[in-house]
Amino acid sequence: MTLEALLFDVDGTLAETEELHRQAFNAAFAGAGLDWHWDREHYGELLAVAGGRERIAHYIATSQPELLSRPDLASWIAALHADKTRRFAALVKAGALSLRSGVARLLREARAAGLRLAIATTTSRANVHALLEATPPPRALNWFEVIGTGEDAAAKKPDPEIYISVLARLALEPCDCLAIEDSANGLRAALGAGLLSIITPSAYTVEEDFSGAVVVVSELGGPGHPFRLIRGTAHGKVCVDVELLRQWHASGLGSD
Ligand code: XBP
Ligand code: MG
Repeated sequence: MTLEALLFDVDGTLAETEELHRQAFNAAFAGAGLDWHWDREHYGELLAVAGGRERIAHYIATSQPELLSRPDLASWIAALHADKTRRFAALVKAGALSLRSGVARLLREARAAGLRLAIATTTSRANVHALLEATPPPRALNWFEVIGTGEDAAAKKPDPEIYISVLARLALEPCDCLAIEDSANGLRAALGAGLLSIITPSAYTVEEDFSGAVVVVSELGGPGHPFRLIRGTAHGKVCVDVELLRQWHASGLGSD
């Protein structure tokens, strides 16, 4: 089996976005006149629910149950989340984020090696565009042949739906690809779609259970920025490059 494509998660994988998401949620709550505030600890727990709209709905069900009787609850949540998305995109456009160590390098190298690139995320399409338009490399948005977002799947990760739909749009089998993820929810989604996964844990996910991943490394890394190997084999390498991805792909398929 040849490695044909890399399927990237966004939040936590391409960039450390969750603190900015948290800031945008809190700003949207304040903008709507709500006295809700999600601190880091509470947000860490809420991240178990993927998808911002789903996260707000879960918070209401567990912490603001008096709102459950609102007849317009779903549209009210949708409007609140749309405002959060606008605020997040504005912060990203203002330069609040950069890509994680090694991401831009690996994207360039993968393209040069002829690998196909795709995105499979639960976040909104607007957020993916904002991130990739605000961070180098320039025009990297166009490098992704398929961009599957929260709008493209009814069930968010850990459900495999988004990965299954991205694979269908690429017309590839799971064994032709590798998923690159940062969270246990993302890993479960990828595994559910039959994909092998490489994990680079992010600030909010370092303690999560990544059994089932081919390898866990602290970051993709690069010259002068070696990764820390957390689980698996590094084949003598200190950063993730296409050759190492091919080795991990072969070993994950049991064919090395
Ligand atoms: C991470 C998420 C997202 C963000 C918020 O998804 O769970 O919901 O926290 O984004 P992934 P939205 O790692 O799969 O990209 O508010 O746009 O849903
Ligand atoms: Mg993620």
